[in-house]
Amino acid sequence: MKTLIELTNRFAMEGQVSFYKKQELDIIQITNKHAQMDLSLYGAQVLSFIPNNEEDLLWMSSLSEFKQGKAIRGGIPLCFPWFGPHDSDDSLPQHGFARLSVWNLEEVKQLEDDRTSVTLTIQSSPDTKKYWPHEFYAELTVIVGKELEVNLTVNNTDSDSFKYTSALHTYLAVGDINNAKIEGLKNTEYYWGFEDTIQKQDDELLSITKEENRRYINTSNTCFIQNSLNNKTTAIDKKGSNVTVVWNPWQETCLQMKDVENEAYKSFVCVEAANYYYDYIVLKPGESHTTSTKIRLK
Ligand code: TA6
Repeated sequence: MKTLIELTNRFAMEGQVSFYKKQELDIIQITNKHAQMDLSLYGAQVLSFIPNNEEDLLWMSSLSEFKQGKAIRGGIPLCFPWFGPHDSDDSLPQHGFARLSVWNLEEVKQLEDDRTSVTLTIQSSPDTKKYWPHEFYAELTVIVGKELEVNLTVNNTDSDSFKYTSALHTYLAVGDINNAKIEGLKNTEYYWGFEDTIQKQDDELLSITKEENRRYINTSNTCFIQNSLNNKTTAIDKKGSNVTVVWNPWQETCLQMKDVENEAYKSFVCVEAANYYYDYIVLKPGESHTTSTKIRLK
């Protein structure tokens, strides 16, 4: 693991690429003509994305801890190599180990049109094998422009096939959850939490008025959060994922969560590009899969 000084010496560019510590974690900050983006090397987790003259499109808990061993509450946590609880061993961490691992900063690159790309990697090691026995190499590429693009690519470097589930667990900021409406999931089937009965959304728009944990299947649609911030609409595109999770803990669950304020549920909703249920990914040796999401103002 490189120190902040080593990272600065290697990657910093005045006014464009800088590093700072947030509590115990190393953060890279990208600033370009389009936006500002902060990303934690721990978890390869985007923390904020602020297009020029706009508010942060992502939500971060004011009570989140920024230290190893804890998941950061907000931004875009990476769930890999499993989404949710482990399917056979409760002692393993919820949502896998990717968000609990320090990733390696591989490259910071200026792209055409003044966009900036940041690539972080992680690969199998004795540490990851305590959780998951496979050889793999994963890459997270984040492109900062007017839109924020996040691509998680997993490569199978093992001599056997493996299977994984995953999610880009994006926390979107909303001014007031009571006014926000999600478009893009009409006529889409979903499971609620861990229930095994399928339901279908008939409505054009989803309003969040209680705890929601909907796992929509067979959908690659773009979702729009109408009236997310200041009457604006945030769009969430995705690729390489056929499950979309919409999660808001609502009041009662928030009261039980130590790392969020009691009223936090009013200011975010998660819309997640997931690979789950029948959409789990199987990779043969040498194969790879990319799950992507793009966050933008409509
Ligand atoms: O994506 C929804 C979900 O799986 C919920 O069930 C809820 O537990 C949430 O993720 C947050 O999980 P976390 O482990 O970050 O508290």
